[in-house]
Amino acid sequence: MASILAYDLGASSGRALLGRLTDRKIVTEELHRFPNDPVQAGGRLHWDILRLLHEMKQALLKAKHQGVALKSLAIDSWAVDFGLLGKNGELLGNPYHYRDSHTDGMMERLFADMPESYIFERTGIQFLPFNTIYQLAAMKRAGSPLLREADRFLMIPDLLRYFLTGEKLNEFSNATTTQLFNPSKGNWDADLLAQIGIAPGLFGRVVQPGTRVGQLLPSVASELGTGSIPVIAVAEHDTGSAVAAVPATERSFAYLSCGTWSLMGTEVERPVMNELALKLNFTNEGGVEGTYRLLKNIMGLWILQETKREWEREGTSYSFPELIALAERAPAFASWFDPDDQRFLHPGEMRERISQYCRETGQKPPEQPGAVVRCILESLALKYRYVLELTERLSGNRFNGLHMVGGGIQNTLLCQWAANAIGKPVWAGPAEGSAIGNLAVQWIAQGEFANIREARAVIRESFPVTIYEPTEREAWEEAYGRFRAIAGLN
Ligand code: LFR
Repeated sequence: MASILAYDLGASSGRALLGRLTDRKIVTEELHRFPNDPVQAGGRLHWDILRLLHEMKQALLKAKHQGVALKSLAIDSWAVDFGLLGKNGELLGNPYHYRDSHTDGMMERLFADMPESYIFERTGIQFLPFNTIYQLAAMKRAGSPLLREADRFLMIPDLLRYFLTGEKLNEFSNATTTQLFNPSKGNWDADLLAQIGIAPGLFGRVVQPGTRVGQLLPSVASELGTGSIPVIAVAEHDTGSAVAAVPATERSFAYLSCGTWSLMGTEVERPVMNELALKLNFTNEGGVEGTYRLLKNIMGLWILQETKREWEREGTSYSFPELIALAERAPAFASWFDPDDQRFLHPGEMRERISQYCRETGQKPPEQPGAVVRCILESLALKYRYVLELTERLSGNRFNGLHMVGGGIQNTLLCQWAANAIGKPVWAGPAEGSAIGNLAVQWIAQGEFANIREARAVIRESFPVTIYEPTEREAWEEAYGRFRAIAGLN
């Protein structure tokens, strides 16, 4: 039976999923799961990129030991981050984590030379302080020796794919997230690169999702004792792969990719690069088959993950199900904060920041763990309502429900509260959205599916969707009004 392999690397863990097509149904098997622990070194936060490569190789070994012959493999991961190669093809330094503080204030500094509209009309990308453009500008400003030596720029999946294949190529969906790619020109934006003083020669050819981009290097195949395996570039931005897996029947639908981040928006045929999109700070990230993701980043479960880590550091370990059960029993609608306040971006003391936010807005800070978790989850659900309304306003579409995909849907309380907050049903599934979207695009490249529409139909038939109908409408409606006032969202 022919299998294919999807590597999906998230900010807190990575996984390798095997996929097979049996009677027009997708069957997946988790081959390998591993932590992705960033490392603080020399005052900087880095990704442990070689450990990730090591874990990816372990998955190939497991496949070999199970006697699985792989027809292809592909990688997707978080966006914006990158590695630089020297002229000899070696990786220079360890890639920075987008939550490192070296970009603090960089975005505002760049606005002095080029206004936001100048950047937005060239890229259509939302302003996030960690976008690649600000990371490179920060390195330039700091006189980074890496930039002086760099010969090629590769994003995280480009880089891992390069380690496996030796091919130096940039993939489209991820390239758009740099805020250096011009969708109208279909290429890197020379003006923006000139403005930040980065040589255009660093940037390679951009390939579309679904392109076969090489095969395992003989050195890798012989190290692992595997045969040669074709490697495909899918939507290598994990959010692009997650949206590819949304089991929607309608052409126009609203989605929430729910993991460390909550990414909410809709799929569009062309980037929406008007003044309203700029004002609302929406993004147009490149997707499969020439589509774009008109969406907005919401800080997401990161705040809860970080709070859980904080309790662990203090010596109390809670599982997520335990925390959710505590939240359910805590008093409702006690306090809220805007999850997208920038104070929540960097790792650290989330409870203190939430308390500070509550005090600033005249609310009593949550104290018990259940109250803290409730405050986080209610705030997220209410923010979803706000961003869904903005998505409708910007796209001119009304949505009759919300598709939720990604690991975050295991948090059933959040799914129910999202439905309550938006006053519409939530359709949750599949949980492994990114990996399944990754598999789907590999099958499109192999001619198993004609296009993404057909792939979505098969995904719909293969994975269950849980429906959450809204409840407690009046209470949530009233809460939404108060939340907006507290968060200053007009
Ligand atoms: C989600 C994601 C988001 C991106 C953020 C940082 O995993 O890829 O789409 O904004 O991570 O790269």
